[in-house]
Amino acid sequence: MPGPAALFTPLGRPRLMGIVNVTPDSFSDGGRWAEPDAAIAHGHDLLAEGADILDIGGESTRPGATRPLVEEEMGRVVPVIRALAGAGALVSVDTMRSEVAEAALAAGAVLVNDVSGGLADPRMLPVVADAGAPYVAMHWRAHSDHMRDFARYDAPGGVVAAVCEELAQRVDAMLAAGIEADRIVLDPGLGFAKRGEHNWALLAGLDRLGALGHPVLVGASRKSFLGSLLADADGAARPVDRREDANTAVSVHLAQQGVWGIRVHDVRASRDAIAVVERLAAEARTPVHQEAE
Ligand code: PMM
Repeated sequence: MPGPAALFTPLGRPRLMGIVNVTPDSFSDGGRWAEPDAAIAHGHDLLAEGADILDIGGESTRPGATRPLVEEEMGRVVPVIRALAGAGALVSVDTMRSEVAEAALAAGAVLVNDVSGGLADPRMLPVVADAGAPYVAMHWRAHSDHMRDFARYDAPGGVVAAVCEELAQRVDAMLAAGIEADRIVLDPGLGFAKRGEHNWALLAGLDRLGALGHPVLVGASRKSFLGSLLADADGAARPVDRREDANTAVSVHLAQQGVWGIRVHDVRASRDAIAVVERLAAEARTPVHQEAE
């Protein structure tokens, strides 16, 4: 089984994190992979498409979602993690709950992806520190049932300054809990207490987040700000299953920004786009191009 070190060895391109939502109600694929066998098969498909990491989640965070019981969430993710990690995949667990994180790490997960950055469960940071596990801390302000009320960024610097400041405070809390600095990944949390314009500002301002000194992960895949951008003439948002080309364009941008990871539903499209970005970057480094400058 590959260990956590594999998460940070330089690849020269972003890592692709393929999403496996073992949930009946996620906004983009709710129910499709709710049964363990279907989720495991989907994980294998994503690996075949070139996923570097599989992100397994058992709680939907779509706006307005109600939370599953802890046992329910654990029962959804643990068998899937055990099977996919056992097959050699690098697995992360997408959870806000320390009990689920502990069970997932015991089942072979090597990364904890916490959309609340440790705010939803006070035990999360100490549990991650004790396990020595790498940790993705996403920018988060409130649970999904009322996160819309928190999508305000009125202070000078707007959403980019606020997200950087709030994530920097989370990093302080992680370090104080004993999580090693080089195991922390930061995520701006697109769509979480953010309106459309906030997501675009964050995508355009990623260098500010990178300046905090930690690798950056971004998840734009299928989110509603892409649906709104592509709305039809009557203003109806583009349906979730027809946002992939726009997401691929976002992945090109993210690869050019040098992010550590991109969280996607459709791995192949982003993987192909990144191959083009990489190839062009290599070409630009060849002597003939450098002489021409
Ligand atoms: N988005 C969702 C779930 N988990 N984790 C991270 N780190 N970043 C994200 O942007 C993120 C996440 C919601 O999307 P989904 O329901 O399609 O998984």
